[in-house]
Amino acid sequence: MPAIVVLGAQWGDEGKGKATDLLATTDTIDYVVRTSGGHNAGHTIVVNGEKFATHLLPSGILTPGATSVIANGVVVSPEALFRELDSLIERGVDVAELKVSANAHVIATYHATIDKVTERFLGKNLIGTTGRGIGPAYADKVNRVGIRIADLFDEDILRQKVEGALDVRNHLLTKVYNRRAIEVEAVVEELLSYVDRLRPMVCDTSLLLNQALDAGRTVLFEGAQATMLDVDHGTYPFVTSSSAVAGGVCIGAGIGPTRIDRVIGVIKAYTTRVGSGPFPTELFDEDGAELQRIGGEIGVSTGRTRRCGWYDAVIARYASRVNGLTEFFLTKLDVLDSWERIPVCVAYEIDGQRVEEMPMTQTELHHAKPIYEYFDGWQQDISGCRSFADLPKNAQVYVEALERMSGSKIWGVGVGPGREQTLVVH
Ligand code: 2SA
Ligand code: GDP
Ligand code: MG
Repeated sequence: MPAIVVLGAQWGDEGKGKATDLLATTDTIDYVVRTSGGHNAGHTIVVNGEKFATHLLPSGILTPGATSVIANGVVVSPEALFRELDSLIERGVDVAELKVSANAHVIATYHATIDKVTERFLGKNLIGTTGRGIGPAYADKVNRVGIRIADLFDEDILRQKVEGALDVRNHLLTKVYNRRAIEVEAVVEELLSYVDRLRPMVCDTSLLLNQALDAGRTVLFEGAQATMLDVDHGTYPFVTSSSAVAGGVCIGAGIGPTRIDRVIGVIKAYTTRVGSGPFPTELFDEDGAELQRIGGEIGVSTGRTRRCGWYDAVIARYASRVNGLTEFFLTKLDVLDSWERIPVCVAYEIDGQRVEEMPMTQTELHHAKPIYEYFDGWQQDISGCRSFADLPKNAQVYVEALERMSGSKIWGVGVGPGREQTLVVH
């Protein structure tokens, strides 16, 4: 299986890091690639009880022998990159095999400043971004005033590009947001300070990955954020600013769609969301608080509490469809251990009508009320189960029901955060 995509099927934090790590430890994975987003991501991997979090780096950085790649579709804060690398080096992780695309766009400090100022300006309509400068960096990219990694290696070009980028930004900052202008020279100086350390990592990652696939190597594309946060297919405008769906992998890595063999959607046995925006199965009661507490639902990058709700099969079917999933990896089944009865949203009621598929408009999604089917809980600890047959009968029924209603088969199930706390269904 040379090209595998692992992506989020809900609103993020499904356990993509664990799924990537698991694949990388069971199969020989030669490359692990990030293709979208930036250091807004937070992936947690627990190895022998020791917890690691990656943000900008692919989780595969923890896999000995695999080359980690930050491809062209990622927005790279060199400051965040080096901070993350240094913290892994301190913990004894070998980070030598890291490649960064010359075409990836750069996040400078001013992008984060603009992110925060814009959110403040939106008031109660804020997106709830991570404040990392992701949106402003992608906005510069599509406005054709972005700075790419390759631009850092020519000081004259860099200065021209920074001047071009700040022309519009400073106008907005001073005239609309009533802030001080950002100085061109300060930005140039900041970016030049990263050049020496960055240079050996930079290459044409599209060429590298295509050659690797031609040679029969196995490449794992690791999604960041998730389907419902995708700029086109998510709950716009409450989304991130990149393509988090499977199609985004091709754009973000410079590989063709015919290359991809397997698309795995990671999905939790319930649902969470950080930031603003519609969430039909969100719970505001004791059950929501319990899911949050038992699931440890706290943002890995910002420490924000995640909103929690029941499993939503409408979203699962939608994720199956827009990503062309070949399978799901269902995580955090163990979090549901203590419930006597577990609701699953099978359809929505929208303005008096039963709706089976994701509604066409955001207004309809805002009006959607979940229609639940109820499953008997198993009320026992499943964290030690290692095969589907080990699971209590009611847990098997729950997994099989989710599989029937979600549009793709369930390949594996997570029963705890550890690498080994996984069972394969198919
Ligand atoms: P941004 O910063 O522009 O990408 O924010 C836009 C929306 O995307 C959401 N978003 C996320 N949602 C879940 N997890 C993310 N990563 C971190 C994690 C988040 C954290 O793994 O926990 O630590 O808070 C992530 N990154 C972006 C964000 O909440 C906005 O709704
Ligand atoms: P990602 O952004 O999709 O990589 O996910 P995060 O790392 O942000 O959040 C997922 C959290 O769930 C992490 O704390 C993981 O350690 C944890 N996790 C992953 N799989 C399981 C599982 O099957 N059971 C439990 N209890 N925790 C899990
Ligand atoms: Mg996360």
